Amino acid sequence: MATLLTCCLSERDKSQRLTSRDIDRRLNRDRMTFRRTVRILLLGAGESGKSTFLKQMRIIHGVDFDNEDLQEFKSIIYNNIVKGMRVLIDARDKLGIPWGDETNVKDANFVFSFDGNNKLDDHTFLQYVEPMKNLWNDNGIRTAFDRRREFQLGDSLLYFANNLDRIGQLNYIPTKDDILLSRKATKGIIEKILHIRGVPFMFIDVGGQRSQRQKWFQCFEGITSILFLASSSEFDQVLMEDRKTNRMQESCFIFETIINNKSFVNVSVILFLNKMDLLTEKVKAVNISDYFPDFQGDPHNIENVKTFLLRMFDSRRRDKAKPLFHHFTTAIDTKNIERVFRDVRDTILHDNLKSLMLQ
Ligand SMILES: Nc1nc2c(ncn2[C@@H]2O[C@H](COP(=O)(O)OP(=O)(O)OP(=O)(O)O)[C@@H](O)[C@H]2O)c(=O)[nH]1
Ligand SMILES: [Mg+2]
Repeated sequence: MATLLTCCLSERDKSQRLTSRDIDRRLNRDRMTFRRTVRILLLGAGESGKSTFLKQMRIIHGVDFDNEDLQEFKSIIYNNIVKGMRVLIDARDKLGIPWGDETNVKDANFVFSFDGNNKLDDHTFLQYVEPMKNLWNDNGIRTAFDRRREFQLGDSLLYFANNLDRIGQLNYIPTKDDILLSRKATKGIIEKILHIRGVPFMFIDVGGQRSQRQKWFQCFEGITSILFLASSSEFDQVLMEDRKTNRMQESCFIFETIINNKSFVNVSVILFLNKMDLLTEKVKAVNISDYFPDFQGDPHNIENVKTFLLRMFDSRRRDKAKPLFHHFTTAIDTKNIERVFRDVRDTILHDNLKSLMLQ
């Protein structure tokens, strides 16, 4: 019958049937890829390190930054440095800190006149380099920098200021470290697919600032795993958004809503207590019990502080039947993230395989 039918079909019908069979095959393949795709959602407050983690995924899995990316990062880095310096100039003034050297006022006025909305090209940036070096050497600016928890300054200015000689060269090209330390707040939803050992992994990066969080729910369906990042060094800082809420409190609050959300009962949520490098430095000088009076132990002992922070997040979970997967991370450190991700990947793939077999 089938043969009879086929022989009665015109050449055109035959080719259309072939095409439709091809489409079916393609759809099936897409469906399989869709089911096999591991979807990892990155969540956490603003500046917790989500986009930095995604940059590491690219670096670790060999998806290099092309020339266009490098130019874009260069512009972001220029902007980070000049804007950061402007913040310090303003803070020195508002905090009433005297200049180390009064003759730096001229340089301060010049740098402060930079319009933050403008994109900096090489030539314009170079004009700011010498004035910024003078300012960075000024005692008044350094005192303002030491009091940075009292205002809003990105975490990477110290690194960039210490590398100003190199970055201020005309033929400057950002290194991997420069890229990892650069900062641009995420707006919207960024999806990036990477093939890791033959398995498609989709990383979904969202903006963590308050205004961005209403977009999160759009990404909640079909998620395999959530990596929740919290910046552990921010226990003495307030939010950029309202300049009064403690950043660590905000982060715990967001974690609480995610971890207890019914949509995620079958999703593994892994907590990353990030910025361990900054936390280790901070606890040497700052007493966490000034901000969290329930802290018990030695406030200058990093292990005591890590245990306290982990318990604080853990205490927000209602369902204690499952253990809380967690890692202490430094997202700018490729080796650290490589090791942590290997562990996370195995856990996720194991869980994913189990659920695929159940389907
Ligand atoms: N020193 C240090 N800096 C880090 C670490 N993780 C991230 N940063 C820096 O912190 C800043 C903010 O990181 P992002 O990755 O942009 O943060 P985000 O969570 O994507 O922020 P939003 O997009 O606003 O939600 C960047 O300048 C990073 O280089 C870390 O472990 N240590
Ligand atoms: Mg981001």
